[in-house]
Amino acid sequence: MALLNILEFPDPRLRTVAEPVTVFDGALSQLIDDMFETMYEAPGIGLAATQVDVHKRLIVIDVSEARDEPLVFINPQVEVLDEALDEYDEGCLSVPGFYETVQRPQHVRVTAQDRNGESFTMEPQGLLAVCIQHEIDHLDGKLFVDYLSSLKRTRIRKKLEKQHRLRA
Ligand code: QAP
Ligand code: CO
Repeated sequence: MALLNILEFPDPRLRTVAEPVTVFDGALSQLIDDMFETMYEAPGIGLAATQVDVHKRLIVIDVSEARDEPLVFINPQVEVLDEALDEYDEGCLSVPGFYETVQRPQHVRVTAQDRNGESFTMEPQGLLAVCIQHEIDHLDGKLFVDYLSSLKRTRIRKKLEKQHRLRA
């Protein structure tokens, strides 16, 4: 197992659109395990491959309190079941230290493949529904800060750029 480096906003690599996963092999399984280790260590509730600079359509999530319900979604697709929007305070391991309210549909159907390539469907609500949409956005090169005003987004970008300069 290995901890992976997480890209931070405004790194342009976070804007890459990920490619579908076509090969379900040991290397993919190893990547999934490393992504879980990285997410749990952070700690976070969701991580997309894009965030660790792997541009494949793969996300890992665990929204459970006990941190014992790992979920893998490969080539995920979302269908909105209820158009009503609800608000959640979202954060992101690629935007450390910032949380902002975002509106999204709260009831979706997700179809994806597991690490063996088997298809499955689920109909999550609430935090899990929000988290899946947040992570799929990463696979399309999108970040939660894109839903904020340009003023807020610019403020967050400048603060993170300053931190990155101090760290370098
Ligand atoms: C996405 O985000 C999410 O700022 C997953 O300093 C989050 O795991 C979807 C984290 C909330 C819906 C609601 C953020 C850790 C973790 C930070 C995360 C930080 C340390 C974020
Ligand atoms: Co994120």
